Amino acid sequence: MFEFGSAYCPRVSYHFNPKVSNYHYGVKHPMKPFRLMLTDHLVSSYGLHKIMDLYETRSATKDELLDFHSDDYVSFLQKVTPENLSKMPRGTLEKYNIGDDCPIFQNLYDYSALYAGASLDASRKLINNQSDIAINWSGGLHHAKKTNPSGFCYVNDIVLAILNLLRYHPRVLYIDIDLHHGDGVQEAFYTTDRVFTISFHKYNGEFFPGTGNYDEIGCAQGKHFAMNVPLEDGIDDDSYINLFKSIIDPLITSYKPTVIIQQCGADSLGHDRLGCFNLNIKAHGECVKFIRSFGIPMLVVGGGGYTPRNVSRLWTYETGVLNNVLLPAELPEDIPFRDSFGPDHSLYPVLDDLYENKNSKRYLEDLRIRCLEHIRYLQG
Ligand code: ZLS
Ligand code: CA
Ligand code: ZN
Repeated sequence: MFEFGSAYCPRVSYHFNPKVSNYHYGVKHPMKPFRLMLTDHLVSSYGLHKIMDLYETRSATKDELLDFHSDDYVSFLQKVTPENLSKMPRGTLEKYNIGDDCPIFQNLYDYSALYAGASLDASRKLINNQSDIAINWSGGLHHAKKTNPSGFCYVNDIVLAILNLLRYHPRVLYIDIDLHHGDGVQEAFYTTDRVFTISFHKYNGEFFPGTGNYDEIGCAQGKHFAMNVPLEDGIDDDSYINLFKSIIDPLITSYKPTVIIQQCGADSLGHDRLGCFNLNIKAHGECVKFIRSFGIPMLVVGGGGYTPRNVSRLWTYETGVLNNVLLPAELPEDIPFRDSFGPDHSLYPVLDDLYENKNSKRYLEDLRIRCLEHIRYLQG
């Protein structure tokens, strides 16, 4: 295996339970937990499981879910099934935002508790100093709210993990590179200065979830501790990487987080079924490599990503990046589902040729300046 040039040698832990891949949102639904199995196969086919500490994760307990979610909502998730949904009291579907985006499917509670348990396990390894970088690709479900699901997310594993980290860490930095705004995490920590949230996302006021303009900056004690980077369609590799680095570098220097959570939603890649950006796998991974280079403990989670073959390519590449290993382009001969990766059978397909870049140089420069002015508030 070829190593990137870096003297930093962190202990990397990988948190996964294969059961999480077996849940189904529905045939037409774009969220496919199966992509997690595809990722796990690719990670082990490249031999990465041999250089990490592997943990089969357990489910979060009800009490753990209640650290963020309301009793009423968690009890509903525990009770509801596709069969008894129509017998629930009138208004239940509306109250809990149940519908096409967040359907009730078989064993929904077990699925939610499983991906949340994995992020909690990962956070515990960081807290106990048994790991420097902990990975949970099944997590990253950043839209879930205290009392309802939203945008394919039922429980918010990120909020739960951050609440756990806050027991020991004075300052947590949350970085979200999913195509969508990380609204659930932002909202949960909007009034505190102990968590800084930043999200890069497509924004036009209408695109889901409709929030995340640059004027959302936090309030009360949390004023200036939330940042939003609203982007137009078609952003390309160089523009994204330059913007990302020029904001994140001074942010980390000023805020001095003691731990970082990075949400690596793969729907910001080009050619994503729900996406509208033009990023290639190496550009997305460059953002992960950059965060790693600060040598601060990291919890890395997944998120969106609706073209399963590219989700698994991306998260495998990023597992390599986090282990300081550059993976060869040619996919291993013996991978399961090899046909899904044709015709190129490469880890790095060309994904940047679909959308026109609607982010002008001027727009991006104004955005960068606005963000840097925001960061100046942190310096007091
Ligand atoms: O960040 O845009 C919406 C809301 C609607 C339009 C879609 N209809 C179904 C509901 C009302 C305004 N929802 C988004 C949610 C995106 C969640 C992203 C999650 C994350 O990546 C983190 C995991 C949305 N975009 C696309 C769809 N929903 C969507 C597309 C196709 C389908 C199939 C199943 C269901 C109905 C037909 C559906 C939703
Ligand atoms: Ca985002
Ligand atoms: Zn998304």
